[in-house]
Amino acid sequence: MWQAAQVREIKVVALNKGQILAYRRDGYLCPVDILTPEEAAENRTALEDLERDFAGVLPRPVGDYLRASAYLASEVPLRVARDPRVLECVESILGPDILLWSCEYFIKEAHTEKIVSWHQDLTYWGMDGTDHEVTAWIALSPATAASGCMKFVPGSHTQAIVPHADTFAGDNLLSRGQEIAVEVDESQAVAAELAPGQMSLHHGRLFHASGPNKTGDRRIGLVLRYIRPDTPSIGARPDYAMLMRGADRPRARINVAPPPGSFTPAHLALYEEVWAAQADIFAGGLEDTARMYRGTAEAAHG
Ligand SMILES: O=C(O)CCC(=O)C(=O)O
Repeated sequence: MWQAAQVREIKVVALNKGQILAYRRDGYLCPVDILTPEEAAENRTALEDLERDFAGVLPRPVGDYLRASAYLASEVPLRVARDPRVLECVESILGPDILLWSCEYFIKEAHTEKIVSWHQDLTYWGMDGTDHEVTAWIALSPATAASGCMKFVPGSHTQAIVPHADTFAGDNLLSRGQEIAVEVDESQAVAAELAPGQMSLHHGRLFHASGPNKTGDRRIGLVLRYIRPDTPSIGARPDYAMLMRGADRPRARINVAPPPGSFTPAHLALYEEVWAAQADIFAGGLEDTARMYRGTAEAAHG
């Protein structure tokens, strides 16, 4: 049952043994308290300031920058991505060397029919079925069954990557409308309800989806995808990432520096470079790559 977090201060703590075992067994862990409700509200305001202040003045719609690789567009999401409270939990899963590979605001507007179909994240990310990636999804508004929170099938991450079919469905927020093409036992699914400031962690092979937002408020998730530096990078183009902790010895990806502010010219150029390279990876196997972005203004790489 969803409950507003009452905490006034949240300290840096590693996951305990029980939480780590639960993550390994189920492929997810939630909820974990990360930000106080006040901090979540401040981060929501900072996001909504960006949406307002940069509307109509950038080469792309501001929402596009916030939906994919937002860590290159603005330092605002990085405040949370680099927060030791988040990184301490991520370190419990991945170990001391941590790269931020991707960062998106996953927003479902109030009263939207948009959904996310059942999928496994790693399907199109050029990392094979690695165990060395974890997604931290941090609620900046209530994520409830009514607002379209994520649903997880516990234990489904123990499977390899299963076949997915591209649907390009208009109501689907994923870039290709990709959907698991085998039977998903939805009766086993668990709703990952989160109060503002709470986090879920999920494995890249976990079967997950989310429904429409039937509430009058936006459902806002800040989605942070972390990898270990030795995670394979498979693709013709180089991939990119930002060092968060420890060292990147394998150098399998180009290391990028944090932006000094929001939408600076140098980072807008870098954004285009990374977008083009990652779009190639995400479009892998598509005959008509233009379809990937057609009519999916709200779509993310997920
Ligand atoms: O935010 C959602 O509803 C889906 C997010 C998702 O699929 C993911 O973070 O991997």
